[in-house]
Amino acid sequence: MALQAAYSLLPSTVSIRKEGKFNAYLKETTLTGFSFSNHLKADNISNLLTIKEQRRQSPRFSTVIRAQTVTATPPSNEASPEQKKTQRKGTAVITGASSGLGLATAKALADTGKWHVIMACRNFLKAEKAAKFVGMSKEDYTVMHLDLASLESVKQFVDSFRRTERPLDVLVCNAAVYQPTAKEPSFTAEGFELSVGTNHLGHFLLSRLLLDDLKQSDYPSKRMIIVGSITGNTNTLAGNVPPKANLGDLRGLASGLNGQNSSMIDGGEYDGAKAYKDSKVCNMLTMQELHRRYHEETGVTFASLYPGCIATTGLFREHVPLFRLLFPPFQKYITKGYVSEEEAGKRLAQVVSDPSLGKSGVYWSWNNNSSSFENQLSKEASDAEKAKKLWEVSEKLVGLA
Ligand code: LMG
Ligand code: NDP
Ligand code: PMR
Repeated sequence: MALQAAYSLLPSTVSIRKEGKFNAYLKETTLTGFSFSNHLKADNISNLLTIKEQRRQSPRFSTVIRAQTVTATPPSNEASPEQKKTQRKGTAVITGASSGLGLATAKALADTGKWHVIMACRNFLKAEKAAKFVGMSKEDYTVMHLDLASLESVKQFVDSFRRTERPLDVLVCNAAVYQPTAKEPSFTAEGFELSVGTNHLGHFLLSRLLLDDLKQSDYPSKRMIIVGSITGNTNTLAGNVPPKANLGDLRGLASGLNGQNSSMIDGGEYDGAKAYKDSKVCNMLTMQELHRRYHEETGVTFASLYPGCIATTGLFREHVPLFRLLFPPFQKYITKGYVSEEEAGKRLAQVVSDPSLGKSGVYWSWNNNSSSFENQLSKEASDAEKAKKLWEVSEKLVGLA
């Protein structure tokens, strides 16, 4: 009832009009009736309505990636202007580049003409179509199969990538699943609870295996980025919306996360929304542990970020329809945390390639003027002891120890 009342407060003129090629892509996939996945359901809703977007300072899909860092952070390993002139095209692997943030980032990087993007996706056809639809040129991307919900697939991806003989300059761990309405857990191929299995364990193995490839790259600024989120950080309002992230003493993870003892990291009852938030804490802890273990030795920059609330993406495909309807206007007009997919893509593209965001061990965020700054993680998401324990337990689960 409260929600109905809140909804009735919505101005009747609220209309949704998403602009640009992304929207055209979403419309096309809807109109053709070709259902790639449930993901489009969430987007269909936003196509029915049109949010009158404030005009952004830059046109959609502008090729310019700007960074206005609040904290000046001189990068340690950038190329000199002389070197840059002759710098080859970089190769960036982006997981989950078939929609949302991953697709927008791939597009932003491709548009610079300085990057070749490996779109590492579970649905090859969907990714191919998405890339074409947003106008990426064939020579700027390669779609390769990767299902993070299978450790075997992760290993196969690494093999296939190596066979391309491309160098690896940047790895972006972006893909994720969110199951807020699931009553029962579902599991990955190896039997781990799906959200943590995909978002954390799949990426954990991928990043460990590809670290060697990153090390071998001669690119002036090699980076590994793991997408985090505000909702995993309990030092924020958003992170205090129940259920809150909490890894506890990792007893559930240590016992296999397979539903026999527990399918939650802390050993508690299954809660899909909490599992997602826990997985984001794992992502942020992993980034810092990688930084502590490997930054000095390898020169690789490790970073995480919260790109803003991209309330229209497929991430919310499994949420109740009322939520998908109200969430974008709520974020846009009430919390003001909303960002478009395009803007979020430009932010992540900055973390990939902007010289001023070359500092390692940082969790980046952006203020309302789209200026980047080094943000503070919550107590748990910056707990070095927990990060070490998470590392050790995860190594065992993915077969690295
Ligand atoms: C939970 O349900 C599950 O229970 C949990 O298990 C887990 O899965 C979790 O994070 C995942 O989801 C989700 C949700 C169900 O429940 C809640 O979020 C509980 C809080 C809902 C309380 C909403 C009250 C609204 C208070 C906000 C104040 C706004 C009032 C407007 C006044 C404007 C004055 C200027 O809920 C749903 O399924 C739908 C809920 C959608 C949540 C998004 C927030 C809705 C806010 C509605 C306002 C919309 C206004 C649009 C803009 C108006 C512009 C004037
Ligand atoms: P989307 O659902 O649009 O994108 C998620 C991507 O992950 C899709 O390409 C999806 O593939 C892919 N994916 C899911 N499961 C697998 C798997 N098993 N193997 C390979 N790929 C997989 O969501 P977003 O763009 O919103 O999410 C991107 C990242 O941004 C996530 O890490 C999320 O946690 C983070 N984030 C999102 C926020 C938001 O407000 N939306 C806020 C903060 C962080 P497919 O297309 O086949 O479904
Ligand atoms: Mg949240 C400043 C306030 C803020 C921000 C930036 C977010 C981001 N959210 C905020 C506030 C609130 N949210 C408040 C006050 C509520 C209660 C009405 C609220 C509710 C809410 C729900 C039910 N919010 C959500 C959900 C989800 O299901 C989303 C989620 O938790 O996914 C894990 C979500 C989100 N809010 C955000 C962001 C970025 C999300 C989603 C994505 C993510 O963390 O990746």
